[in-house]
Amino acid sequence: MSSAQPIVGIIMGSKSDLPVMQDAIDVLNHLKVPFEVSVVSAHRTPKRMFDYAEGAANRGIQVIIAGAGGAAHLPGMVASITHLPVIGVPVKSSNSIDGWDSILSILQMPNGIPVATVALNAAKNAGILAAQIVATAQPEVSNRLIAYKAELKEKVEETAVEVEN
Ligand code: RP5
Repeated sequence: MSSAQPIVGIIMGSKSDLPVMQDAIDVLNHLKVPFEVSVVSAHRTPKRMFDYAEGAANRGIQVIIAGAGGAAHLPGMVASITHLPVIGVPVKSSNSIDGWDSILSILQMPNGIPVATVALNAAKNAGILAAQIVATAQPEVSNRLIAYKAELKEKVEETAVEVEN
């Protein structure tokens, strides 16, 4: 997807989040939605985070997926700076208290500043949700999502046959 103008921004608080965030990358590649990937830390690089969030819309980004773990302030802070929709991925980091730290710090946003929070480590769903948002204005992405859902349905039906027969 490198040649096309990115319309989804994938950011994460640390390179250590990449193994989880790779699922968002993979599903956006599958759905042929152009994206960019950056490491942006709310705590270690606050100015980089501010500049990223402030400039994203002007660079053509339509949705931001932000993954972070622990005191996971990145998605919420980015949502406070940009008017773009932000999807938060709580990452279960190594010092985590079973991931609840990440989940609650992304989920419990104040009124007015929503973050669409997916399940723990659910970067794949974040990618699908981002594609669904951009698909509202892009029929070709809609068609790929329809095909993707049909594949999911077929897989379940195949396994149902295996179990039931
Ligand atoms: C968060 O702290 C990152 O998002 C990551 O999940 C966690 C640990 O980061 P590292 O210490 O591995 O860089 O900011």
